[in-house]
Amino acid sequence: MSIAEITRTQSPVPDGAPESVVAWVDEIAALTLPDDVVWCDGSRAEWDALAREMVASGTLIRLNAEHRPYSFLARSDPNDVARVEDRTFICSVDPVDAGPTNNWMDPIEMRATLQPLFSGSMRGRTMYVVPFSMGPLGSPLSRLGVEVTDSPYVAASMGIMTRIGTEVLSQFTPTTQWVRAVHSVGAPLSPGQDDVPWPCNETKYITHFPESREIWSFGSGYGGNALLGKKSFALRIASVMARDEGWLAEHMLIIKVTNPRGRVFHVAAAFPSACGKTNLAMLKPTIPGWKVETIGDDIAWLGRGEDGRLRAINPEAGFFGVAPGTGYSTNATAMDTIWGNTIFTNVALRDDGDVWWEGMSDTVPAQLTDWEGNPWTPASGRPAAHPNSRFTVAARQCPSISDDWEDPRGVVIDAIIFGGRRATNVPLVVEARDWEHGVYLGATISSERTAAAEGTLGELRRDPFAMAPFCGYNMADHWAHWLSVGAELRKTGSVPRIFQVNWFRKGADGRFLWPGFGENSRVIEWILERVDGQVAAEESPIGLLPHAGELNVDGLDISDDDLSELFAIDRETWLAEADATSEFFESFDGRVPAAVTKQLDILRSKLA
Ligand code: GTP
Ligand code: SPV
Ligand code: MN
Repeated sequence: MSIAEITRTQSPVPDGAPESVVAWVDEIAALTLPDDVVWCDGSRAEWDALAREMVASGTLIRLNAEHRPYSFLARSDPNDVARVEDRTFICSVDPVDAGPTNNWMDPIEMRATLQPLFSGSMRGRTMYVVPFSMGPLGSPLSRLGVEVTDSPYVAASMGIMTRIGTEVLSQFTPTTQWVRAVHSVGAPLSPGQDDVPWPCNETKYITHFPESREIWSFGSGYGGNALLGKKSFALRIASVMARDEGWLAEHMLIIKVTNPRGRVFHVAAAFPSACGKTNLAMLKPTIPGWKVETIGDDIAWLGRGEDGRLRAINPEAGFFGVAPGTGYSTNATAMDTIWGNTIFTNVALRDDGDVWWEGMSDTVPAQLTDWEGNPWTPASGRPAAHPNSRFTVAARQCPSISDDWEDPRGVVIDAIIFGGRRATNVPLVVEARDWEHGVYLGATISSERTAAAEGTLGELRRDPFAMAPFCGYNMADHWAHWLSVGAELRKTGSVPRIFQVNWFRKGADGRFLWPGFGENSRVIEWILERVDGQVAAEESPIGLLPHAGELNVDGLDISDDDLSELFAIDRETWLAEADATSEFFESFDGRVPAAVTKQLDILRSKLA
């Protein structure tokens, strides 16, 4: 008997599986022609069997249990290492509904393109049926979906990142609106053909049909391209649901913060990919008396609660975090979270069977196996771990996870932060004058490109609301929607305050001016003291700044010059920034809300 025959469990359609799901699964199976169909129940035994099967097939390497119990390393195909934004499509009926920041294709044309690609695409493979809930089971804010995938790596990862299985299936009613998500690595096997550890296809399509709430993903097994609950559902499709239903789906972390006086706040923050959300979500304050606890590190669903306040849930159940740069000196909480039960993808392997990546420790191991499986030494002249290598781990394993992280009503948001990676211009912290100005700050986020997506590293790009790759509809309409959510909240008198931060400003010598990481608690302190009415702020053309001396730098080794450079506002470069914004707004063909363009006029007149 082959290994596959020993471990493969033929799983029947579960009792009580909703008819609409069963019929759809049959339809997809008839198109993709898998050898087997397995309905995932979400049990530990099932996960373990998947892992054993992947170890046997070479997809996973079991790490040394003495160092990293129940943990695995996956090495992807070197051409499948990040989100592929130029292969990601929003197939709304009307191209205007996708807008200039998305790739659009006509839904009929896209279906015709996908049909031959998915025909027989799962031949020789098992199709896993993964019913999943985005959000705590039974929360009125949660939404359901089903992902079918021919990748056991994706099925196992969905089991960490979302709530899956039999319990989820029992949440479906005959009237449930659920999201259909089809994923194929696009690598059918002919009889007797040997498989590779990371099957994928050179041709990739990550496609979204917002009107029918459908996702079709072909050719990639990596991260957001393949774990369809995450960017595809919880951001692209959910942002459309949210527009239609009056809530918000955002690329935001959520934290609970307790100040030294015992007052509790909740903060949501949007930073572009690989710009510090996981770090801020797990912040260890360096200032006495402050406590930060984690609710989410990547996605927030926000809406007006019955009490009229803005409330938020984290729809995910796990973290898919950037490995490089994660170490005890930068994010000790993440290090403590990934003690075991973790899948690492594209990191380096140590001789002792543990993992390593750049920034994990101060000392670099003398020799390693790099992310591609080749011998590596510090003299190799290339990174040992891929810059977008990641860990996949359950949120409940995080030592700083907050007691209210699964509150079905969501937590009340007191402050919203926008940020980006800006070497120049943008100060350490600015407060918006009001909600409308805050929406302008969100709309004008620019950030230097990171390794999270294919593209040129370091290039400055517009990333409004950190949602440029993730908004499922016209970005200008997204801003209008934010304005209307603010107007609704204002009716009951409680609107969160909005701030902008930048941990990444550099001096002329190219070094970061701000120490970052745990020291970011000093900025959080100023923000929440503002919310609590404890400190005044100073007017500037771009927003409200801390009065000189009011940002707490006690015990911090920072020069007065660096501190003033962190807040410097150069009139000329800000006027140039305003011109670039004006050009950006023009790309929306008159769709940018007047309240947003008015903010640009205000900025220009204040700079004049
Ligand atoms: P996605 O998961 O891609 O959405 O990214 P993320 O926003 O969660 O990014 P993450 O927190 O993982 O940060 C990515 C990189 O930014 C890591 O290499 C961090 O070390 C670095 N980083 C985070 N916070 C800071 C900071 O305060 N200062 C500096 N200089 N770097 C930081
Ligand atoms: C991001 O790129 O913003 C991520 C990683 O969070 S992925 O899930 O691959 O999109
Ligand atoms: Mn992200």
